Amino acid sequence: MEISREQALQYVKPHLKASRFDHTVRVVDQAVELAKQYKVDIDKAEVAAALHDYAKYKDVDEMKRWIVQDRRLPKDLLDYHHELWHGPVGAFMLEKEIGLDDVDIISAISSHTTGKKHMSKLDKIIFLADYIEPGRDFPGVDEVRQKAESDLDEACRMALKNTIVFLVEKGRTVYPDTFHAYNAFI
Ligand code: DGI
Ligand code: FE
Ligand code: FE
Repeated sequence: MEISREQALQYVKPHLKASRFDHTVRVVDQAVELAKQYKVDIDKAEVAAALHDYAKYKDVDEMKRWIVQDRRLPKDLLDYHHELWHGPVGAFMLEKEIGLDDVDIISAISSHTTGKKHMSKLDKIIFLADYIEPGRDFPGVDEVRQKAESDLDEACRMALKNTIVFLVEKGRTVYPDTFHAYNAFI
């Protein structure tokens, strides 16, 4: 690993609000716990978790430029809420800024908000750690926390279901990757 957990946390810190940084530290701890349990590379899990919300407060127009200009970023992101952009855009910003080149970590950061069709174990762990870290208070999160102790896929399915239901009830759009992720767990 070219970057340590501490280096990754120090890198993101000035880009985040204090409460968001605290969330990030909790996601790191949660991701390490899940990585140990499900036999995923702990170093990758803690770096991906430390970096996952790096672009959370980036200017919307700056993120839009990245989506337009980097051909690896799916253009359909522009048709959906900008809240979804910080994962995929953040991953490629980090590639450029700190030379992040670990494809597994880039994938996990990219897909942490929406999930995607083919999720690796690391993708699932970062997605789930973000959802169940102890500071989260979503309806149904306790059931997902409990399930995460025994069944990674089922816990992801529950988290995706809750997110889809929440978005539909609010009358918001759902990015197709969220459905693709959900369907893959059925
Ligand atoms: O960045 P965090 O707050 O830690 O968590 P996150 O990256 O999961 O972002 C959560 C936000 O993204 C929340 O407002 C719900 C929204 N979201 C998640 N999936 C989708 C979504 N919004 C839309 N429109 N479509 C989705 O599929
Ligand atoms: Fe996020
Ligand atoms: Fe997060």
